[in-house]
Amino acid sequence: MTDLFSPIEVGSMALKNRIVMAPLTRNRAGEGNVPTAMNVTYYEQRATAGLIITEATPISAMAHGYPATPGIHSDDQVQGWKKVVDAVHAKGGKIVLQLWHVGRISHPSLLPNGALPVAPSAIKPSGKAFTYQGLQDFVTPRALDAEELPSIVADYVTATKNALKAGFDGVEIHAANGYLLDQFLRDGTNKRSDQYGGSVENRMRFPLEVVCAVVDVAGADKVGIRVSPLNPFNDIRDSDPQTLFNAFAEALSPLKLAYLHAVEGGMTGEKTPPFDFVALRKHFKGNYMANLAYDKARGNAAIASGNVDLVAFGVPFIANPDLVERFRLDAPLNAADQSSFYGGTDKGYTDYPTL
Ligand code: 8OZ
Repeated sequence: MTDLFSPIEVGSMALKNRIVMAPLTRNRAGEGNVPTAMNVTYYEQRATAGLIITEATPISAMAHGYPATPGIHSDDQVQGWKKVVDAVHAKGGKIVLQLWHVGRISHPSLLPNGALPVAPSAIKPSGKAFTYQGLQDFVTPRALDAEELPSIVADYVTATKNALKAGFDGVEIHAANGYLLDQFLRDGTNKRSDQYGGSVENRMRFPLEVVCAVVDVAGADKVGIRVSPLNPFNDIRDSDPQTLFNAFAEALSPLKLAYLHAVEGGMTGEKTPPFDFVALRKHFKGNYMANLAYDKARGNAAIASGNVDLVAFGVPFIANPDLVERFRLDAPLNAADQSSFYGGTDKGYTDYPTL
């Protein structure tokens, strides 16, 4: 029977199991947003996952929106990531880098020369930005001109080349959780009147341009994508997510990506409207990775149903570097310490015990 422990071919990657480490922002990059030796240890400890997806990684200086997130746009960052990749590979693991542009979820204090964050439309998110000076009100972002979009596509291309240079097995395009590509997809944040706004087809245009450009440099078999149709995080909304994301899955399908990764609800357990993820999955003819509060039993049941190929685990991987072994043995899991999720030292990062 196929279950979480069954090997699987995902694009160009032969995975030893279907237990994926979800992308997890931990805010522990070093000076210059360069991955450190402590970051190497953290990922290396989790290399028994079938696949590791790195924490969201800004593709350019303008793509940052939080303190101490490791970028993939400077040579030092590439060298720092290479040490992570080499350590994971030495342990027999596979690892892809998550390509991130935050769009409006940022703050001038985090951007070059105090620049305004950029977005499809000049709509301020509700809530506050995490900055080096603490929580600060979001600002109204600057709406991007259509003429500027090719330079952002070029940043995705450079970041992808950098990821390949660092030795990553592939990349995951972050189109979820209310960041730039999600801001283009949704009618709550995209009020453009040009060819990048309005209809579903127009709102998908920029995200699809990014995907095609990344595929051109990496090959489709090294590219995955993450979406979160129901997640209200970062003040994102859409009047009809099912129609939008079914269409997006349908448009992505012929590109033959390695996988489609879906956050199947609200990230912090919010009540969400109904959404048919099996329908979404059927629009995408390729591997489907499910994420959101799965445990071993639900993960196995999802894979047995035939509707899910891979399951990504977030919080359990924070607290259990040997999650795969614990699942195998039905061993109890360590509880995660929420207070050390974002930022800090090795405490709550590399010091969770193995069995
Ligand atoms: C939690 C805190 C900060 C960032 C995401 C990159 O939601 C994130 C993130 C999550 O994708």
